[in-house]
Amino acid sequence: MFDLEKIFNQFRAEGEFVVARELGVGHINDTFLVKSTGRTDFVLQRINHVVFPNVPELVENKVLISRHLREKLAHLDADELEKRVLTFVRTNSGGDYYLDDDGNYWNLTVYINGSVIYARVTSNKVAFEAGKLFGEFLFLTRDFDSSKLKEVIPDFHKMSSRLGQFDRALSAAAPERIRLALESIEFADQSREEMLRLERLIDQGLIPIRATHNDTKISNAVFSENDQALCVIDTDTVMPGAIHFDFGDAVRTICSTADEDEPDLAKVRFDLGFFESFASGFIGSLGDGISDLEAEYLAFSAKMMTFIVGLRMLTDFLENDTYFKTSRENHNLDRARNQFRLAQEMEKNMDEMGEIIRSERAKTFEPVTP
Ligand code: GN1
Ligand code: MG
Repeated sequence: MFDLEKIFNQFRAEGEFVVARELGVGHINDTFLVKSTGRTDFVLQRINHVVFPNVPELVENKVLISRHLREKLAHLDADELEKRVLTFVRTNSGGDYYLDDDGNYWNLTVYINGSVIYARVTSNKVAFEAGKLFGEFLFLTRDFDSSKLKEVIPDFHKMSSRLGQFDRALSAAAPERIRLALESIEFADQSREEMLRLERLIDQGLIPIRATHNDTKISNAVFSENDQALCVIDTDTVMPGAIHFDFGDAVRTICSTADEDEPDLAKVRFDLGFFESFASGFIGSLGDGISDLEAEYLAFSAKMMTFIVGLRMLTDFLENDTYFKTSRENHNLDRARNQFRLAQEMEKNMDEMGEIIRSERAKTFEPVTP
């Protein structure tokens, strides 16, 4: 459908195009692995300009964040740095993206050789490493002026705005879809008030706004072959946000025993052991760069982010599936039901989760014995 070789040739990449294959990741963009005759392979991505109306701003955000991370990690040697931060390849005319004749936007990054991506966590080590990586991302960007980032999707994780979209979708939805989704619609309705708690604190200025990734699912963490976390990818949604968006969204995928679209809800459980490992890595790498109030809402954020993603999937189902890519009938409804079940499973573990956060935080304040 796309002439990937021609598109690849618009970039100043080292080596010649050999072959491209689609990487079936993500619900929004189209992503291809390009094999080249050069030292590395590449990831060529078509950025969905319907979901992201201002692609140039999105690319600017991504490049800014990569540059910042690169400066922070400047002590590493070049090979290591290439594994730890996304490297964007410039176009022949010196830009960061290529706009083709059909109005598609493309960008090219260096593929991290030998890298591994997980769809689901399989060991405590992977959970811990993911926590370390996402925590480190926030630690390294803590001094980045988040007002420099464009809001490429305004109010992306703003609960009141997502609830408003859901309400509008519900009032315009086909009766058959409402009937199928009734149970999820009821869950969304009864959760409303509770889910707005963090937003209220943000609005009161009690929770700091930082540069956050906003899409910290496990498949956006790149690992080495021996399970060391290397690099955070898919920085499309880097925007100003609260730490909870990243912590919560990561827990959503890392601590679930099932894929996010698993239709058999009996398989959807919350893995407290993985939570402990993840929280330990995350809190350890953030150190004291997190306030007491922020810490207090970390456990809640897991439930909140799971809920908000489920709510968006439910909204998309009610709007006849126009946002997330789907590959089967009722796919978005399956996803929403799955996420809402996971949020309920988290609720059962809330006290233990809070306890784990407190004890992991206490460790970061322990005096170092000589
Ligand atoms: C989308 O396409 P992908 O996998 O990067 C979505 C996220 C959701 C996620 C659920 C821009 O991410 O917000 O959490 O699906 N991205 C956008 O899997 O909406
Ligand atoms: Mg994404």
